[in-house]
Amino acid sequence: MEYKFIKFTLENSVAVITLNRPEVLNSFNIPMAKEVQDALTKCEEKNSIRAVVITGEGRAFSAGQDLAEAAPKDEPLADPGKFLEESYNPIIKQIYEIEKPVVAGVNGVAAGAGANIALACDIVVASEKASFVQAFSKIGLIPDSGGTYFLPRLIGLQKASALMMLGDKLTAEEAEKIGMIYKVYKEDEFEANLKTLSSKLAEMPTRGLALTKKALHQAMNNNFYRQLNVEKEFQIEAGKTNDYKEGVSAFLEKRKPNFIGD
Ligand code: T3D
Repeated sequence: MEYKFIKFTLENSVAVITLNRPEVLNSFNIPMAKEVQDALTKCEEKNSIRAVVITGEGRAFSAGQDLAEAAPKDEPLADPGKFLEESYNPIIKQIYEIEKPVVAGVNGVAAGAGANIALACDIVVASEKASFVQAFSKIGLIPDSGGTYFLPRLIGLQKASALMMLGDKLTAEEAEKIGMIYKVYKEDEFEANLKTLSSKLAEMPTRGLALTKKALHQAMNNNFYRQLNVEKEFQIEAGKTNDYKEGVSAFLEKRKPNFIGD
């Protein structure tokens, strides 16, 4: 598939998906969503890709649904369910299921589905210029794109309810303070830090990270006893990887490990 609304680059085992409709703050139309889905499929399929970054071009990460597409001139409003089915739910599921770490590099404002795509990622870092808005209530919709699943788990029900009902804009610094995101970087250090973080992830034991991701997902719904079994099961799997052998050997030989990702 040729990309018109995203940029897709691969460097040192890190794939970077850049949302690229800056004139409308990288809001999603269906063609852009399809391109993101295609790029995520490539990330899943290619063994050489060991970490994925999602970021935005220009001053925004993404303003969510393109409201001009949702409300075409002289036509009735589009059915919101269509956008969830065609655009957002497949993307959120791909981010959740892909067996590689996915980093949201939130370079600017992230609103509506844009905010919740970021929150679905495994690690969210942001520029100090970034902000997060659960914009849905302001247009009479409910939060979607996994937001009602992830946000209360990240920051608790009380804060999630308030942010989702009021639609207040949260600065990146505030988001970091309440545990909604991992880290805020100074604007002039954002790109370099994002690159360092994603390259580091791409050099780590990829299979182990995938199992870590899956175990954490299961922990969201398991009780304590079931989760101990999940840890045992996944640890047995991690213990069979070449990267486990390499990690232990490197430690004992006092050298830097060279992980191959399986
Ligand atoms: O049916 C369905 O919709 C179902 C799907 C739902 C998923 C959703 O994501 S619903 C939520 C949709 N998003 C929003 O409601 C956010 C709308 N945008 C804003 O609230 C603000 O733009 C921001 C808070 C994100 C940023 O504000 P600001 O002041 O920095 O920028 P701005 O001036 O509002 O926007 C700049 C331009 O981008 C502007 O165009 P112009 O005037 O320069 O030609 C604006 O119209 C455009 N833009 C911003 N957001 C969208 C958009 N165009 C289309 N769709 C947008 N979502």
